[in-house]
Amino acid sequence: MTISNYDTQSQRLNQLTLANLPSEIDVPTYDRSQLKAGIVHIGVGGFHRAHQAVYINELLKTPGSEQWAICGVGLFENNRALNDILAEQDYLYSLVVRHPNGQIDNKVIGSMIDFILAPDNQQSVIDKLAHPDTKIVSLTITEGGYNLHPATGEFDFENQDILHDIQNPNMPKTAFGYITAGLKQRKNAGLPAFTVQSCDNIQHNGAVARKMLLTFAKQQDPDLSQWIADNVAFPNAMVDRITPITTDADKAHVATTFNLNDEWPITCESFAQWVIEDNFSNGRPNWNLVGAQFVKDVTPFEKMKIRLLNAGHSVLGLLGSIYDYNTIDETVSDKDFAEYLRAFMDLEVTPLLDELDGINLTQYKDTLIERFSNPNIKDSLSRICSESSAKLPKFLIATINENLAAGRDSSLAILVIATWCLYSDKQVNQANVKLNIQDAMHSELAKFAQQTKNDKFAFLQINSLFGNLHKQESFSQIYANAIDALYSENSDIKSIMKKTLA
Ligand code: CS2
Repeated sequence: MTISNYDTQSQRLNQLTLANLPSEIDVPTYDRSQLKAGIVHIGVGGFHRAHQAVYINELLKTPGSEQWAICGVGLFENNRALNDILAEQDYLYSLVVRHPNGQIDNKVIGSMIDFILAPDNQQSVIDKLAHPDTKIVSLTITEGGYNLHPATGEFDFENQDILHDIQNPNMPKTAFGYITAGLKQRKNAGLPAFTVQSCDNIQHNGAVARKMLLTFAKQQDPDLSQWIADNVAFPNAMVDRITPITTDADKAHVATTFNLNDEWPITCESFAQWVIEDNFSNGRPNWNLVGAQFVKDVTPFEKMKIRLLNAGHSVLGLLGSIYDYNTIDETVSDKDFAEYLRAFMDLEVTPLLDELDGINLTQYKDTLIERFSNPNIKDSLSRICSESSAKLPKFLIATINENLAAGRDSSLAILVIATWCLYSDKQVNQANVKLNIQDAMHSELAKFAQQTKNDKFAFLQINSLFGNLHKQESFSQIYANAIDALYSENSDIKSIMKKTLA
């Protein structure tokens, strides 16, 4: 982010200036000097700052929870700006919560009390992980951080950083390298293990973290791997809160409304959900006191969220990008897109979901549309479409596969896959505006998609994403028609959507 000129006139957010803030800002009322970091969090992105850190911020207002503050860890050099900003602000940041009806809640979050930039301080990170106060190591490292091989779903030993970490256990680079080193130090010191708590938007996130960590640790030290298997808990959880990328307008809101200079505020929607399996190795905060829900089995909650919310985002993201929309609210406020989204959710996803105690699926979908329509959350389609290669197999292709296996129609989702091909091939929308595409597989996607003119199914040859979809006739017929329509002269995504709906 750039530093704007209003910065010089306003007071900088920090522990001292906290006392001067207007009363309409909800500031930490607890004594931050008494807090201890019971949680070390790796990957302090916007989502963490709008979700887990906010639950902890609320919990810290209840006496007896001061051992549950957070120490952030940034693994990469590109976390340096965040590191510097947080240090200058005494790890405080503002949270601007925007309700669908226009109401805005302004908060300052105080649950983070330290941040370590790992590339500068490898041993400090390991020592922090091995500190007796550390009871939980939580993660938002994105799907890519779990190091799954795209084709096999197994641990990817070809990753250069992983190879480095196996050879240099005391100078790690990856989350797995650090966690293993921290656990080894704890084991040697006779300290109990911490819990590894994934907060990533991945189904069975705890089980995935466990499988990957054990595979990695076994390669380094089989005894340690066994100790981890016996002592570390990896709770699964479903996490949810829409958190757009911070813009200069968000900084300007804080600066102009409160004369407060926060170099990295976070904006999010008012809705938040966290459903957690109650499985911890070394104690846990009472998150249930501040809105989280403990359950025995999170599986149906994860499936509902990923297949409706995240897939719904991708449907709007890809179709809306091709049409020339820029944000989710703009796209869903167009009734053609809203209708398409609702039909996709009702006809192609709902039949695959289990009924859940206490959750009315119709209401859940209504709420989703309301959340997507929030005119105060400018969630960019480029954020939604970023890393589609990591997202779509879980969000959308899984739904298509289940529908095909049950002999059910999936035309609405199949059009989205064909649109992804067009998007990756042309890289402009139908108004000829260049698309901002960010994807680790960007060149591969483009290479395959650009063969479409010679072979309609070329895009589907990326086996790691599509498996054998193209070999299934019930899929390929519909996909071929979608490609024909999308690639025809003067094609218009809205008319194609309407035809697919009819
Ligand atoms: C989005 C998610 O990245 C995406 O495609 O669908 O980031 C979504 O906003 C969150 O999962 C909401 O909890």
